[in-house]
Amino acid sequence: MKNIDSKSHVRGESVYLDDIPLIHGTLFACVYDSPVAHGKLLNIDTSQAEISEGVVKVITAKDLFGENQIGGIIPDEPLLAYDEVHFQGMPIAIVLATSEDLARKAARKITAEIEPLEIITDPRVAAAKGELIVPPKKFKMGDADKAFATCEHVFEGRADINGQEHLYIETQGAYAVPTENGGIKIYSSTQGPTAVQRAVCKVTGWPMHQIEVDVQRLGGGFGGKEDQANAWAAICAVGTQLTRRPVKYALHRMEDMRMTGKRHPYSADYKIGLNKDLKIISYEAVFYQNAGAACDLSPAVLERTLFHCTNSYFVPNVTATAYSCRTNLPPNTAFRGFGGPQGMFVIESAIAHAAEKLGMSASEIQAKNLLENGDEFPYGQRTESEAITSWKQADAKYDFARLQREADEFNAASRYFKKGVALMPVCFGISFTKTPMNQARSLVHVYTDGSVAVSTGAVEMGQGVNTKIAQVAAKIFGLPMEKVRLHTTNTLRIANTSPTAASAAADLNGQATQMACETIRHRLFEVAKDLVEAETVRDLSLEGGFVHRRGERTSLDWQTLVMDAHLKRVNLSEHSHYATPGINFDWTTAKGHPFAYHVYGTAIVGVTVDCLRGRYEIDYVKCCHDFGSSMNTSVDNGQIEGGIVQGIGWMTMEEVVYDAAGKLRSNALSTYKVPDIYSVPKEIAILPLATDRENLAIFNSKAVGEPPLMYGIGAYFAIRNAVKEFKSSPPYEGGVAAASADGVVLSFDAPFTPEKVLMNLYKT
Ligand code: MTE
Ligand code: LUZ
Ligand code: MOS
Repeated sequence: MKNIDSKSHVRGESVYLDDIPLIHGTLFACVYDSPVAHGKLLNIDTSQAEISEGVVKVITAKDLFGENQIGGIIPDEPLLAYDEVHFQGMPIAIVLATSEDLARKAARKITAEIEPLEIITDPRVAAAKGELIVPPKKFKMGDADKAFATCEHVFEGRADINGQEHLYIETQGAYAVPTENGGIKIYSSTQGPTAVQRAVCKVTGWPMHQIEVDVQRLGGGFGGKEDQANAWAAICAVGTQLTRRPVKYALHRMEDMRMTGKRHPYSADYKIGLNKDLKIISYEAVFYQNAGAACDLSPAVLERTLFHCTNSYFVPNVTATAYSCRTNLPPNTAFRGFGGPQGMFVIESAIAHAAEKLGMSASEIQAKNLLENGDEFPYGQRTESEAITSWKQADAKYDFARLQREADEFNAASRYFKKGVALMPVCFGISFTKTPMNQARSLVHVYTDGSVAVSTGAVEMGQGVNTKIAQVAAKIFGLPMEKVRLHTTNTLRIANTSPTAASAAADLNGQATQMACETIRHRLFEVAKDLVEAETVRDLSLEGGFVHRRGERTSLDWQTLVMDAHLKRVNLSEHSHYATPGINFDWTTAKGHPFAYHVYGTAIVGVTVDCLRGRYEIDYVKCCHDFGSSMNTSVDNGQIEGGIVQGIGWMTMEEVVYDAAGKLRSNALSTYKVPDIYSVPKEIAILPLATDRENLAIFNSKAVGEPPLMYGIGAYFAIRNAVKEFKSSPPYEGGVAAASADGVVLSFDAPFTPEKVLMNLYKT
């Protein structure tokens, strides 16, 4: 079944923030942001901006009625800088003008006197200076130190992982409209309508029931709007509060890239110990997370790095320590995988390191250490593992040995082009790791004409959650999809929402919708029972728009039943609440059962590297993926393909560059390269894992949003294998530089850009 948005998307009729008709008198906001990364803010001069054409008001921190604070987890993030600036791009003042252009023109006339302070951009430097966002976090199982002494092989090294720009097609933005009695309605491009509501309430000083947040859909979020939509909505709301006029702010691409945070870069040290049978006996990792200048979601991201630090492997002795380091970069934030991919990259690096030193393929070590059913994670939960099953089913379908052999044969015959192959197993926990966030609500109305309206806390951002929720209602009421309509995510209809994140939106909001629909259906059956002379409601079902009695269609159709129920004064609306059962986590012991279940999968990635130029192509990504029982294969396959390409982009070509002054050098699409149609894999093959296990998710499906991104990590190691192949093959004659088999382990430093590939090919 197609995504219900496909037609309006293709016709350009889908409504995003910029498509909302503007009310007469709307003002446009633009911020003046810090030109330096760290300093004392001595003076702000807004006088020239105030007299600039079209300017209605200029706002600085002293004008705020409420608290100058938008920090979520800890209150360390002012909306507007007042005493210090902490990163380039930190908002200092807001200009409100009668047009976007005039607002931007005026903002450029603001100046600030800033006394420079020391700039830190490296998380290890920050850690050494004690600049931590929160105290370090640790996972411990067994005794890693002791276990290393028993190991046959021990390897130590370092892995560095860069950040990633979200590059949602729709930039951040909001539109605030004044309503009666000092209220504000805010249209926001956010994954977290309630997060926006809270931030707005804090800076305006108004109670939550005065603020309505409404979201139609996003042109992509990818985690970048889980927390970081708040500032722009708060800026518009403050503008509306001070002028009682509508205020809109939609960021330009370069403003967005400069002022918002990205995926967290990490630097990590690892130590891995194997016994003579290649079993990983002990693993130690220390993670330095580059959090940027404020907390944002960094501690939660840090925790997920620890949760996924052993990926799909069972390791009996683990010590993993993680530091969230404060630097003078924009606060980094959620990004598909939420710290998990960084944790996985490090253990995959450790395994690749061991394999290279032991002269074997990493897949030999990977295969010997996959989680078995019942194995314990370092955080205490035991797994219902599909790690081995997905590996075996992928092997049976794609034949790993054949793919490796084809690469070997190609390499033997080719001097300047080399192929590399790598395997990437993935195990990703589903549920917000903060247990209280795992709840959702749904409001279902059946109207007297038989049409159905559904509102939930889920935000549609291209991932197809609305399609899945409509499917739930359609299935329970036995109706065609056209009878069901999903409405905007709105804090008046659904309160206290968790953000649409952690891949759990369809699951949580779908189950709440299922409950609401079942409650209404039960009431309808009570009415129908007499009309079709059934003995019990258990004999009734709804299919194809008709009531069925013991599986046989009756003459009672849906619309007649609904109208009849209404005339009998039966409630045709329901608001239901779902909370994931059986999950918990205790940070005092760092043990618990945080995830409802895990998603498993195995991918094999093949690449060809042009060893003269350093360029490469991704030949294929073939995976066996655990969808559970997919609710919608077209939506889910789209999530797999998009996730894989986004993951490959992160690992291979997307390079976020800040200079030592904390200035973003990759600040536009001319300097930040994302995958295009020419760089995506030539083939993506998806094999649904066949299992018959029950799990906790809606209709026995499994969450799909984030896990496939991590297959992209395989591309890094496949390229690495091709590079090593070139370096260990005989030097070519007459070449500009001789490749050599130096036996030195290349550094683990993602992304593996063509530039880095080239340097590594000829580094002796
Ligand atoms: N797919 C599209 N097209 N656009 C997005 O912004 N976000 C991803 C993923 N897939 C995203 C996407 C992220 S980060 C998450 S957490 C999930 O979708 C959230 O949606 P879900 O919970 O409904 O899977
Ligand atoms: N957001 C969050 C997330 O707040 N908690 C999580 O555990 C999480 N996991 C993945 C993505 N976003
Ligand atoms: Mo996704 S990082 O949970 O928004």
